[in-house]
Amino acid sequence: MTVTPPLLSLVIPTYNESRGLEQLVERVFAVLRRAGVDAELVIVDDNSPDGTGAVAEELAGRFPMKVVHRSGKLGLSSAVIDGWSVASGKILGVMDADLSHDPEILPDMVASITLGRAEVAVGSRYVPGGGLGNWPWIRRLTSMVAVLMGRAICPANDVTSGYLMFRRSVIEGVELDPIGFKIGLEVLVKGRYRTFTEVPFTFMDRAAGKSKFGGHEIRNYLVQLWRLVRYWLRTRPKRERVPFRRAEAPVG
Ligand SMILES: Nc1nc2c(ncn2[C@@H]2O[C@H](COP(=O)(O)OP(=O)(O)OP(=O)(O)O)[C@@H](O)[C@H]2O)c(=O)[nH]1
Ligand SMILES: [Mg+2]
Repeated sequence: MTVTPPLLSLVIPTYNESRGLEQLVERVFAVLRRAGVDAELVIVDDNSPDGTGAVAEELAGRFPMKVVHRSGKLGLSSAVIDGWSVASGKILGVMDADLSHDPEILPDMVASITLGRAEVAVGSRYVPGGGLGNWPWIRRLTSMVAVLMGRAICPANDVTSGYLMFRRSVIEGVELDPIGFKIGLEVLVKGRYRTFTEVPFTFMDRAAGKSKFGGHEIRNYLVQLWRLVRYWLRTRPKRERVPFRRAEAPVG
């Protein structure tokens, strides 16, 4: 029996996300089915103490999903890379599990790629129509500084977005460094593509819990950035921004 690969494989890394995972999965599939997009989700769970892995397994009985269980908290970027390595879709993507990334823009991201407008679609907080919701000023400031630094080597407005998708060929044969938690920037700088577009969305803070952002993440980001700057100086990849247009018809 041959199995046709799905159009989209969306990787969702999880660590202690048992409370909101079912809602997220149901919403993602509702949005994608409405748009006619054939998709699989790949949950990569790091043995979450709250039992997220078991919740994911239960959901995998109802939806087209793969669940990767890792032995412990090995980091966000490496989780996403592991997820992409088992994904079978023609388009690969990543999204957070805490509903901070609005699933409603998924069809527009997919359409940007399937209609041949761009090879990479970035969910963007820093383009007209996008935003930061109810972020406190200190988080806005640190995000802005991180984004401005990243723009030196990448022409996207939201270089630190963790919400993006791209043709599989973009990362084929590319060595992605799992340092830090900005896997999107890694793809945007090292990926094999020329055209990208940014799809606006408003980032919603997780309903419960507080941000884990701190000194460790800042240090890792700076190391990641330094390595990417050196890579960029060697390769100087050509990138072209394509204006975003909303999809008018089913996109699958
Ligand atoms: N598998 C795995 N997933 C992780 C790890 N760290 C974070 N995640 C997941 O990666 C996504 C983003 O992490 P968040 O904790 O939401 O990061 P954030 O948005 O910067 O911080 P918050 O303000 O806490 O939301 C979520 O789906 C997390 O569950 C990890 O070490 N392993
Ligand atoms: Mg979050």
